[in-house]
Amino acid sequence: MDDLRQKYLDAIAGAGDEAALEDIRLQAVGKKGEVSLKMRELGKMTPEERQTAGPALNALKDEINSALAAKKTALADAALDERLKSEWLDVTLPARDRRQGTIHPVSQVWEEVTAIFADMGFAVAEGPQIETDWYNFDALNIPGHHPARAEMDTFYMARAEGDDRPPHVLRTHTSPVQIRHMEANGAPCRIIAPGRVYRADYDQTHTPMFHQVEGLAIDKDLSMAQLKWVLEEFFSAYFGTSVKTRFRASHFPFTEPSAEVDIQCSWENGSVKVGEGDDWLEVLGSGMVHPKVLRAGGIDPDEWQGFAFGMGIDRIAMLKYGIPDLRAFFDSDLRWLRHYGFSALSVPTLHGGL
Ligand code: 2U9
Repeated sequence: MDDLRQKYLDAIAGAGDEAALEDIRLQAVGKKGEVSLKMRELGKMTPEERQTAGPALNALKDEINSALAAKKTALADAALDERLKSEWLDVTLPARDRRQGTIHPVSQVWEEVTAIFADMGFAVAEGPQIETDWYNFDALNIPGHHPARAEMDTFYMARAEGDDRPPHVLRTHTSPVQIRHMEANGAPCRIIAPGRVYRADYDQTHTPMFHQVEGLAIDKDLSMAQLKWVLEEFFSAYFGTSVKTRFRASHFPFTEPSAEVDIQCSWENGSVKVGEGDDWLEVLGSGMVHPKVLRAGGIDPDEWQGFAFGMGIDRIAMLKYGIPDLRAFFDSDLRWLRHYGFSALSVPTLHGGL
């Protein structure tokens, strides 16, 4: 019995892996193992012999089983230690660099403009990009025969065959948003309408889709004086420097009187600087809302007046950020986007200096 114990305890101590340990288990305490066979011989013994051999064999079996279990745990621990030596992870390392997308200059400027006008109490209004000709033209005092209809290079939607109603159009300006806003909310109002607009035109300074922001303020006694203040306030906040404006008499069907607005600038070897010098750059159209347009929006022109203005978002983005070519705005060229785009974290705010 002592030889048996020594033999198996030595074998267990020397086992190199779990498979070897299993072999030893089968040899010792498996069904046909040496200890099990010895236990079967108990039947042939005298009751006296059995009384000492029985418990001794049981004790031996228990001892071998617990030595097997202890060795199994030790082998598993050793295997884990070995794995941990090779499969480790340094959780203190910085994360791998991943290319981030950028905010398009149009989106950035859209947000900047919105923040500045919001600070002056203007809400944002939105509307459909596909319009009826009434909202896009008639309500804005541009009747069917008016040359402005032809000048606007309108995209017309197709009607079903046999449907003779005037076709819908892709809006040529965001002004219809403001007609809809007047209809729905009445006066007074202070809104801006930023959005996509469409004109069938394509050259170095025109793309068939571009972005506009228009503004509309209606109240009891508004005049061109408040219009001028609002625009100078806007341009100064937008360019981060005090900007003078120059109003030149003009004509638009939807405003009377109308003015084209220039901002003060200087030219230095081919590039423009806003807010200094004695040159002027045209950036905006504006005026007092035409009485017919107020009436089209359901507002009584004998009781209310309003001023309105419109400018190109793409154009003022080019001016502020020195972007030379308008067409590149819509090419989706990743190198251009990485160069002129903005970090998603640089959200424009007035207190952050835009
Ligand atoms: C309503 C009444 C009046 C908006 C106006 C302009 C003058 C203007 C152009 C500037 C450059 C369009 O992007 S551009 O090509 N816009 O000159 N826009 S007044 O007048 C309105 C708008 C809505 C109800």
